[in-house]
Amino acid sequence: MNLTVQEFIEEYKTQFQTMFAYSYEEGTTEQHYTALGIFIKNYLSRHWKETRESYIKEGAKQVYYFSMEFLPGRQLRNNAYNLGILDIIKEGLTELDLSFDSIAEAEADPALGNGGLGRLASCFMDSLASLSIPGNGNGIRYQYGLFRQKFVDGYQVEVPENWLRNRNVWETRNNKSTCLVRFGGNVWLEPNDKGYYEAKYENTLNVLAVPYDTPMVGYRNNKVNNLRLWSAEIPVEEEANYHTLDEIQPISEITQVLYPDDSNYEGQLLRLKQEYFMVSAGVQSIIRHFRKYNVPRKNIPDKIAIHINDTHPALAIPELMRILMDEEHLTWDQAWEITQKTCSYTNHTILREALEKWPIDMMKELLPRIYMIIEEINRRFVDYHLPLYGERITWQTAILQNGVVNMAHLAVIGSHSVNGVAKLHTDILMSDVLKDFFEIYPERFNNKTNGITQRRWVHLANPELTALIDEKIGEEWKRNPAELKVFKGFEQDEETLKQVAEIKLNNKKRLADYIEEVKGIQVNPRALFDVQIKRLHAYKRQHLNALHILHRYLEIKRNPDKEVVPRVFIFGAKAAPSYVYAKQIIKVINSIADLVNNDPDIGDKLKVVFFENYGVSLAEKIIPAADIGEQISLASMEASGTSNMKLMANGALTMATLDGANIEIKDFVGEDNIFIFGLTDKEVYELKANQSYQSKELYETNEQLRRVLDALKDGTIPGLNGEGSAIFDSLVHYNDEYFVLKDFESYVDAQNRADALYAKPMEWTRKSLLNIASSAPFSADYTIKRYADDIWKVKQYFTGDEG
Ligand code: DL6
Repeated sequence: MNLTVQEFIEEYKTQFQTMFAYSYEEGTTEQHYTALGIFIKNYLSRHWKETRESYIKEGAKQVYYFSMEFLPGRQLRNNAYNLGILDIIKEGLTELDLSFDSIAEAEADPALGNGGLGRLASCFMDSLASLSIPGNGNGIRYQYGLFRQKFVDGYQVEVPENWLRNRNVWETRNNKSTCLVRFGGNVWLEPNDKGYYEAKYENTLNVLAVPYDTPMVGYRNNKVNNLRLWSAEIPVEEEANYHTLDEIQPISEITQVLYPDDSNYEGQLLRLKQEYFMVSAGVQSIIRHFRKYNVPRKNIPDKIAIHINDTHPALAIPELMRILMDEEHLTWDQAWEITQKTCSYTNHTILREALEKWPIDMMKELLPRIYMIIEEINRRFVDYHLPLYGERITWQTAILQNGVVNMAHLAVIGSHSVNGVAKLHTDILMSDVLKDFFEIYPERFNNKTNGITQRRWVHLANPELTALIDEKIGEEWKRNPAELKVFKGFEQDEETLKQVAEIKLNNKKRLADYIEEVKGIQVNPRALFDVQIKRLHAYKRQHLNALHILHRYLEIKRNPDKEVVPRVFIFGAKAAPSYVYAKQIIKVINSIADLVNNDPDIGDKLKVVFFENYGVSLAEKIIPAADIGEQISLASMEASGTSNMKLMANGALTMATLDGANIEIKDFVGEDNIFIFGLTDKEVYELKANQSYQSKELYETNEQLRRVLDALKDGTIPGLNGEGSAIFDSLVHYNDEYFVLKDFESYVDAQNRADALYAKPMEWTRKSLLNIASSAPFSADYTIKRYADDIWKVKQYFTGDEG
């Protein structure tokens, strides 16, 4: 299908008129977005159908990536680009006197996730399709995504995010593939005359799961995979039983809102309902699909891989057992073998509070049949392992412990593979968090360092840089990111360095304009742009960044004539609504911004910008303009990080602790091209073990640090209502859980080294180029290839029409 500009123009005009009964000249930007989206969806629909059919025809093994979160970002530009028609569309629209960029901005950015975990899932969807791997996403179509963040007097305020207000052009409601999901009631097993037990249910809440399918477009390969998001509805035959909104509520609430918290749990029952709803619908539809293959059920693991993205979808394990036993009539042993061979699990955190545990009573009441199965999995696990491993290990690894169901344990026991998301993180899983499991099942553990899709994060977010790389090394790197290393050959080429620097400056100018537009703050694009963008969490240590800014501010005030390298500190971060401390940090940073930005003594030397409502679309604007990416979590705490990879790929130098994937970034880019500071994971473990850390001593003995800390509570910062004191207390009086004060001095040192380097622009740009050229190993394409080969055993599936 080779679309020409003229064909596009004619088809688009007709399309617009058919949809709105107006001519295109009269359309609003929103209408144009809708018409263009539908145009592109129609364009790709043949590939979508053919991809699905070809997988079935060839009996291809398929992977199903189960995730409670996806953060796909806007799809218009991405889809047109991957289809290879972006330039044609842009040209056609320009001829029609329309702007593609403005139209693309009209798309809602679906915030169906909290942060890194959801965005990773979407990068993976992009890579699966682009590598021609049969891979499907399975999640929830939340009516309201993660809250929209606003700042009122510097405080975070949460507003509902109604991303479906206007039509979602990408999704297709698929009434043919609905499933019934049952909650609560009574369940019992009854022998029947065919020789097996049947599960009998009464008084259940029956919920219809309706799939909405969204195309996941591969990069120029005519492949379109599927992301299936489920929505909860009343079963048609039961509609007459529901009379009031209150009666409908238990059903409609299931897919109403993304649980807004990734660390503290409230509304637990609803969240558990969501989890089971998603996995039950997903597993039912997979097994239904499997029947099309006409092969014996023992071959399920040859045709299906179910991936459990964090523990949230771990109920896929007992749900698959339920279907295999209750509906397919396999024995326990047969079902268990198939389940273990089919399922695999990724752990994304070592934060104990984020490792899910559900009260047994709640599970029993909400999911009685599933609980029976979990109980039996646990019983068999304990019976088998007790004589082999003894009491301690067996009880510490059991699924049922002290009145709760430990979901990580269920996920490990029911899977054939368990992976962490960066080398250090996997090591910590094996040596600490899941160490007893590592003793029992060493062969299950493996590392899969995260990755990002260069297509969205470089090709599209940074078109000038992309064009420069194309010009210097050809376009092969776009299909084969390893080729990027050829760009290293230009590190001494002055002309290339000047071009890299100019592109960065242009990106910074665009961001500076945007900052002025949305924040009313004027920043100097030639200042060093220092960026920290990620969820707000104490372990990520945005407050360490804030202390450093305060330190700079106080230094400038003390030495107004001293020359400084001007900096713009840029933040983007949402705090979980119930996470008080994180919200206090937001307020403090916003107040520091007020102080600094309005002090005439400071001028361009220092500016602080905290964007509201950080998400994928904002990240696309910020990342290409960053000089420094802040990755300053306490060593051992950040599983991997992925903004570190996006920033590096766009030429930012990383300010990093030796944590998560920062370590691998350092290894690839070389330690001269990254700013490393702070405690190592081993030092952190030691300090924790010997309890020798006394943060108060640092406060008392380090004058520089004391000045900065005092500023949190002595009235230096305007507009605070105790938030500065709360942070002060946590750091000084409550012994600084995340070792902020301990790392402060080496952080300031590293920042000074950054200043010194920035004062030598060519040298800075050389390192920036080396970061760009060393970023290929963090392509999600490679990560996905490793999952496909090592864990899922799925093949790339070429049909000869890849283009
Ligand atoms: O693996 C994706 C991403 C990592 O890059 C981050 O380091 C990690 O914090 C994040 N984990 C979560 C865990 N949430 N829960 N529960 O979001 O995963």
